[in-house]
Amino acid sequence: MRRLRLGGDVNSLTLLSRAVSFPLQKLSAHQHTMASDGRKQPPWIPPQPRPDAQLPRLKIYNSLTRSKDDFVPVDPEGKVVTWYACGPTVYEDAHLGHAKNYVSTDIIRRIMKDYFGFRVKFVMNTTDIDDKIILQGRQQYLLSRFKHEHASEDDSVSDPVLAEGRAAFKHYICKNLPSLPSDTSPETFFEAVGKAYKGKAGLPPPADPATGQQGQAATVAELLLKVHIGTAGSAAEALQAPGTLPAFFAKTDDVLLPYLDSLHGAEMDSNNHQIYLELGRKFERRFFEDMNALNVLVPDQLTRVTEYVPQIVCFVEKIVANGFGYATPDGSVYFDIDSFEKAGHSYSRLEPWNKNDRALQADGEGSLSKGKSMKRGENHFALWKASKPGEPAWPSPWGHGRPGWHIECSAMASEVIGKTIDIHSGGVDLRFPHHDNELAQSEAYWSSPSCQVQWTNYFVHMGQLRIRGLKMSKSLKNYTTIRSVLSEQEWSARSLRICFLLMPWQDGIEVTDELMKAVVGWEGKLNNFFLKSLDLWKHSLAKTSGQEELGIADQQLLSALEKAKMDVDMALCDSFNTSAVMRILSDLVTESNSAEGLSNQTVFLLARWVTRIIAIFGLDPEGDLGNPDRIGWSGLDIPVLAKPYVYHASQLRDKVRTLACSGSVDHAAVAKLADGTTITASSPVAERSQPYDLVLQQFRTDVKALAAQQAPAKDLLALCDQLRDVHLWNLGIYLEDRNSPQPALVRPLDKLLVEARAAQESAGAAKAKAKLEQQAREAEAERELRERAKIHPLQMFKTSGEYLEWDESGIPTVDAAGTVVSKNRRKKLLKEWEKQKMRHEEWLATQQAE
Ligand SMILES: *[C@@H]1O[C@H](CO)[C@@H](O)[C@H](O)[C@H]1NC(C)=O
Ligand SMILES: *[C@@H]1O[C@H](CO)[C@@H](O)[C@H](O)[C@H]1NC(C)=O
Ligand SMILES: *[C@@H]1O[C@H](CO)[C@@H](O)[C@H](O)[C@H]1NC(C)=O
Ligand SMILES: CC(=O)N[C@H]1CO[C@H](CO)[C@@H](O)[C@@H]1O
Repeated sequence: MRRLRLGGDVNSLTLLSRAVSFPLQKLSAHQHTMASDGRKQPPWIPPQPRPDAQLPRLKIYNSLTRSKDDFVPVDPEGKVVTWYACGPTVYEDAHLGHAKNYVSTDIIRRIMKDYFGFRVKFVMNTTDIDDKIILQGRQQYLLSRFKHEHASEDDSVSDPVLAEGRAAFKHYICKNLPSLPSDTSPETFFEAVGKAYKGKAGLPPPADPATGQQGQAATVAELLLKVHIGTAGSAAEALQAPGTLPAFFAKTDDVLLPYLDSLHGAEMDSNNHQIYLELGRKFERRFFEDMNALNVLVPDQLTRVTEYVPQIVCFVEKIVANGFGYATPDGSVYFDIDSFEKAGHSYSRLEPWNKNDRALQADGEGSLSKGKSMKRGENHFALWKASKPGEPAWPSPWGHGRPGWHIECSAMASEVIGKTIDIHSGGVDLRFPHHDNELAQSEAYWSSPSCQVQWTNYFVHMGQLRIRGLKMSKSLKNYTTIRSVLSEQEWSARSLRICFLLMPWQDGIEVTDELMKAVVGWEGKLNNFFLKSLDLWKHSLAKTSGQEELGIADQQLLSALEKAKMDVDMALCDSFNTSAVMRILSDLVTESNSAEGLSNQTVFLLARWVTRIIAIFGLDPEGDLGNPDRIGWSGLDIPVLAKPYVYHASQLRDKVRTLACSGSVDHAAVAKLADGTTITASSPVAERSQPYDLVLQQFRTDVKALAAQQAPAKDLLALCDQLRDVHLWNLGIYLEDRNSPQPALVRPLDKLLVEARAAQESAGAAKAKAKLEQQAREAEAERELRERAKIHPLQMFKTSGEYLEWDESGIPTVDAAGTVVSKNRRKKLLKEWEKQKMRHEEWLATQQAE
């Protein structure tokens, strides 16, 4: 199961710094290495296809071998593919990092299904009980109980609430800001922080990820520190100036949550699972809403941990029976890595170099498992955890407890899919220890001395999204939920997916301005291509089309299309190289744009194929692969409610422009046009159509007014521009003017248009600025000239120190070096002198006039 690895504790710190300082690209250095203790990795045994199975020549990058392996499913027909994906731990809204993982997974799944034609059985399970959910559920429950108990009529903060708030504050700083003196109070907090964490509170932004990776570890620690100082600081403020009860809680929630849990957590009834189930269901529902918004296909089957507890217990029992697990007196069960290896198995096959990384292992054991355990080896991991008081529990042969983190997936996948899974996926952060532990458990479960089982044939791990080198994390209070991103228009579901398609799925992505630009450019290019093709389609349908002759341009483009098809096939077979495909599509569109004299049929053929590929990639939520005639993707049309008004306005504008450009303007004809534009659409105008209606009416009125005034053509054209650039633009609609007699293309605005206009405006602003600067320079020169004009020509050569002697008019005869001024030189100087004389006389004249 996927989950965030970051808690506010020390383990998480090491983990995060590791995640940062160990980017994916570096892993290649470990390719085919031995385990850290020098053992050789066991061989990966490729599945054997039946001789008559017709398989695509697909290779998949497999984390198990760290290389691209031929893909062969277990199904002898080569048709069915079983896929188990680690789903979310449902206790918070999914953030952009999750979007990267699930969208990349969805892209590969769709390609397997819709391009290669496999029958993919995609199973995903949500983790609805684990340490994070327990803590979150319990803390939220206790806090809302506390709030309920202390509610007051007038929203004032009572003394008992203040007292608990102070205790919570103290509890928080003891735990998270240990350098502060133990008697630090809300009143002395800021001063104490200033002393204890000098220079750390005003932290610099994270270092450039392109430079020193090592420097990042400190930055993460500092970021966490900053978060803790911020949390305690806001509580300190509220405790000194409480305000209303809701305002007080808004600033103290984060210190109250862990405090109340430390007081009352252990009193919770461990048989009451309701609060955790409710939390899990809520965020599971929200997770699938987000996935739907991102056009991610729903799983074919969904499993939940809380619904598989009996199967999990049986799974653990069999591992123990096979000799690879043991129960401890406290009622937990651990996996015995030593006996597993002694029996000839290999542990940590995915990341052998991390086999002894205790911090990673400890993190895998969960935040409630700190402290002493009775396990026999430090690296042994929990299969079943005895529940401490206040933790939810299920019955088992070992007492009341709950599943360990890794066992869930093994048990559920084995239950639903069986002994061997074709594809198992998750984020790269799940490779170790989660997936390595799953592998070990499942082999321990399925294998017998006579039969070794390769539980998963292809492990597929998605690269992570990073922001300035950092993985997104809740504990850094530094993450953006999918919901907020999509509601803010910065990204659409499509632009996010394009972003992920442009980069290799297995690599980490840093979202840079450059990448954003590439996304906007690619999307805008396809928008334009689809709009043009659709427009052609509409207009060619209107006429009865005969058989078109194919010219040279057609033949060239058709062979480019054939080549593109082959290249796309090669790229997708090469471990789903979508970035290569994106480039191929873009190049093909460029070629089509620059071709002249194409027949309509060629354009349609091309557009339909591009439409098919982008639908396979999931870029068209309305995509229908069963409809071979579809061209384009959703969102190419303006809102239905706007249509009658906008098209009328656009047609009137087209005609006015034609008349205005015809030389002498026939004002009577213009006026008649405006009068003739009446709309037969339903009246009264629907509320959401009103803005469009208003624009149309205003335009008609303005046209008539100009016609009545016999206004010149340029005024009419300016009005037409205003309709396009202001009124319709502000409603999200653009009129793209084309060569007459073609009407303007009516289309929605997209980011490329918006950015092009912004660039144009800033270029215009730069030009205006340059002009102002030029004027200023000229004024300055003018002023200098006037200043110089005050000098009498007799004096003009005497102040610079360049000359030693002058004649009676003040023209130099000997220069500073003692050389006599030559004839030529004198000629030039004389010219200057005469000019100055003239200017000076002019100046004298103005002086006398005043
Ligand atoms: C994360 O936090 C750091 C430090 O507060 C800040 O500089 C950065 O902009 C944040 N990033 C995001 C994505 O919010
Ligand atoms: C091709 O499209 C154009 C413009 O839409 C149309 O005028 C023309 O008739 C079409 N040609 C054929 C042969 O359909
Ligand atoms: C994808 O294809 C491109 C172009 O052929 C190539 O440069 C790139 O290395 C490939 N990416 C991967 C991850 O193989
Ligand atoms: C028992 C159980 O966990 N899991 C569910 C797994 O998903 C299938 C299909 O959605 C359900 O039928 C099971 O109930």
